[in-house]
Amino acid sequence: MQASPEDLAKPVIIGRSSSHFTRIARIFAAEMRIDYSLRVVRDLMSSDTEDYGGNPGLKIPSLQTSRGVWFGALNVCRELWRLSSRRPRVVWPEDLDEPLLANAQELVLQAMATEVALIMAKVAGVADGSAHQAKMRKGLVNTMSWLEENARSALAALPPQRDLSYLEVTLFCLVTHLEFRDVLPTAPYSALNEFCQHFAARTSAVETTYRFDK
Ligand SMILES: N[C@@H](CCC(=O)N[C@@H](CS)C(=O)NCC(=O)O)C(=O)O
Repeated sequence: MQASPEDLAKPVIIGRSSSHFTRIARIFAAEMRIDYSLRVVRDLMSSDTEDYGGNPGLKIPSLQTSRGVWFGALNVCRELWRLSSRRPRVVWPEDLDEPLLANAQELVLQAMATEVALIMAKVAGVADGSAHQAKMRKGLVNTMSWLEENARSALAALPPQRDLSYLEVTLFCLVTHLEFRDVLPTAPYSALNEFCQHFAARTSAVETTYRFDK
């Protein structure tokens, strides 16, 4: 991807303000106190890799830095952490070395991917009634029930000396996005809502509220 001199002055997140994977990256940037600019991908149906920062998978987010372009939320968050002079204590997915926590992380990321598939199908005008769509919805509902049942104990099992964890950021971005994009009503998930209410007080969450870019 061709970088303008202005782009290289500070990191550029390539994404959308309405995207949950982008919000993960933006929350990390805020927590790491990294100044960045957001390059909005206007058309998610575009098949031009340049629109996605060069990502051949045609996905957002990407992060452009003086070292190159990083594809995907986790890569982006790690690089933001490396760029940070604060280097807060972050619990990463590979630190989750017991089933409850590791499965919670897997299910959150899978639910986010399922949500993307459901939303993109809608955007593309695919009819809602296919067996695969029904299976994706069932898997998503099952996953949300599992997360509701297990969130309190999983969050309590995170290392207490942390500043942030990828699990909490992704869980927050998932639950708030389900409601924002009208994918599933989240009111029944009291444990998840309690967690989100608490997390929403962070400046990084306030600054990255979902909205559709103009
Ligand atoms: N593995 C990627 C997944 C990113 C992803 O699915 N992003 C969505 C937006 S939230 C996207 O690019 N959707 C466009 C599409 O699926 O065509 C990550 O972790 O960042």
